Amino acid sequence: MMNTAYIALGSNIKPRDHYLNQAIKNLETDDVKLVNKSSVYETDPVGYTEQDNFLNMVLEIETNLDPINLLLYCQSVELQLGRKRKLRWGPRTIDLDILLYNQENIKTEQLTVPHPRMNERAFVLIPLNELNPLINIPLINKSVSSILDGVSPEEKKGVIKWMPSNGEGE
Ligand code: A4P
Ligand code: MG
Repeated sequence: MMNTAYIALGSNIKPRDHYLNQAIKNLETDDVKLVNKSSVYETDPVGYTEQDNFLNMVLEIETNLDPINLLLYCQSVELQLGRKRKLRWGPRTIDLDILLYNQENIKTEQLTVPHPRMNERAFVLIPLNELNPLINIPLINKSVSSILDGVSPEEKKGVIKWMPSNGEGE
C-alpha cells in the first residue's frame, strides 16, 4: 500500500459506537488497510449545536486508492450505514472525512485536503494528536501538537475520552 491517510469518524445517532465499529469494518478491504486507531471521544456538537453529542475518532490507514476514489469509497460506506443527507452539519449515523492524504494539498470541487476545518476542531485534533503528534499539516506547515496548543481550553473541554462502560447501553 503506497499512501498513508487519516480519516475522521463521527456519529451522533445511537448506537453511536456500533456505527463507528461498523464503519471501520466496512472500510477495510484489499485496498484499505487499518494501521492505527485513536481512542473514542465523546464531544460537544460544533457548528449546529442543537443536536446530540458525537462520538469521534481518527483512523490511520494505508491505501492503494487515489484521493478521489478514497472519498467515493468513504461515501459508499456512509451510505451502507444508512447515512441520509438532510441538514448540512446535522445529525448523522456516520460521517467519514479525509483529514490528510500523504502530504498532499488537494483543492477540487469534490475534495479539499487537508480538511479545511480540521485546524480549529478539538474533536479532530485531539484524536489525531494521539496517533501522531508530530505529523505535519500541509499549507500551514505546523505539527498537530503545535496547532492543538493554540486551541482554547473551552474547546478542549468539550472532548472527553469515552468508554463503553459509561453505561449508555449503546
Ligand atoms: N468534501 C470536501 N473535502 C472533503 C474531505 N476532505 N473529506 C466534500 C470528506 N468530504 C469532503 O460532506 C459534504 C461534501 O464535502 C462531500 O460531498 C464531499 O465532496 P458531507 O459529508 O456530505 O456533509 P457534512 O458532513 O454535513 O459536511 P462536512 O463538510 O463533512 O461537515 P463537517 O464540517 O465535517 O461538520 N461536532 C462534533 N463534536 N463532532 C463532529 O463530528 N461534525 C460536523 C460536520 C459538525 N459538528 C460536529 C461534527
Ligand atoms: Mg463529511
